[in-house]
Amino acid sequence: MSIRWYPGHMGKAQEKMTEAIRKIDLIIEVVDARLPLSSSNHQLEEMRRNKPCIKILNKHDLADSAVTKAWVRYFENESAVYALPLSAKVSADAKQLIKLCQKTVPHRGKPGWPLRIMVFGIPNTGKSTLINTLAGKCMAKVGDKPAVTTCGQQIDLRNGIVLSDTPGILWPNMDDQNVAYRLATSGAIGASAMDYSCVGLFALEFMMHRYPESLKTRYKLSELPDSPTDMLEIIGRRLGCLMAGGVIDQNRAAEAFLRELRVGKIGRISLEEPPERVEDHEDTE
Ligand SMILES: Nc1nc2c(ncn2[C@@H]2O[C@H](COP(=O)(O)OP(=O)(O)O)[C@@H](O)[C@H]2O)c(=O)[nH]1
Ligand SMILES: [Mg+2]
Repeated sequence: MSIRWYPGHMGKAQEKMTEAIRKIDLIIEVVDARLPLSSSNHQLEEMRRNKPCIKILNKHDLADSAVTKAWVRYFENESAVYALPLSAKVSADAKQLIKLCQKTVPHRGKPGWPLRIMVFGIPNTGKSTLINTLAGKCMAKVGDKPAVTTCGQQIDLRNGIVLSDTPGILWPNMDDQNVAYRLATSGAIGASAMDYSCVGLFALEFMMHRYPESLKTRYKLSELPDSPTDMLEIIGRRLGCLMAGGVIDQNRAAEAFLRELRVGKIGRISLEEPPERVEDHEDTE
């Protein structure tokens, strides 16, 4: 029997998250810039009420920058939502985030009146990396003094900002199979939960349609074959994923292809684009 949550019957985790949100001034939701909607959590939108939220489109270095720009416009249509593409490992990017936090909640961040922030997101979007960069940046700034004071579960960034040291881990919305496949393509879902060749073929079909030139360049092809299966065969040969008798090992080929795709070896790619909003059509009519 499957367990379902009905509106009005909050799960324990959701209750705790709502409680945590009540005690902060600003929400940072970290999503993956390559799949910002599939890596978002829709319940967060309900839980936050109208509390300001900065959506970090993280791993911006791996995403298609034109598509990321369209996502920023998409998210900023929502009330009290700001969107910022960045790479969580880069401290200059963290600095930019701090400025945006201060601008978003200008009445906070004074002595005795700290700007309280907590980072949320589904697994693997880069929450821990971001918290470390934010905390580390502040450590570098104050030199020899111990900059990061951990009091309870709070990190005092010494710039008026107090950051919760543990991220709020949200769950992905996996009911939609396309969402699940995009998450698996990005590497957000552990290898044990998926079949490499299915995910690899899904990713290849997408790439052949959306980024054919990147595939041609990476695998030195003048034309692409007709089907993802044929493409996987070619890649398997290129990457040496062969079994006895020279037959390609589909599973290994898919794994090798996905590994290349995830680290950006095939180029900067976005796995989804913003859905068109109804208002966009109304404007043009
Ligand atoms: N390319 C790239 N990788 C990143 C970035 N931020 C995090 N990662 C990687 O993404 C993976 C998950 O990061 P982590 O901080 O553990 O995610 P968490 O589960 O949300 O805490 C790690 O391998 C990080 O090195 C980024 O901005 N760019
Ligand atoms: Mg983590």
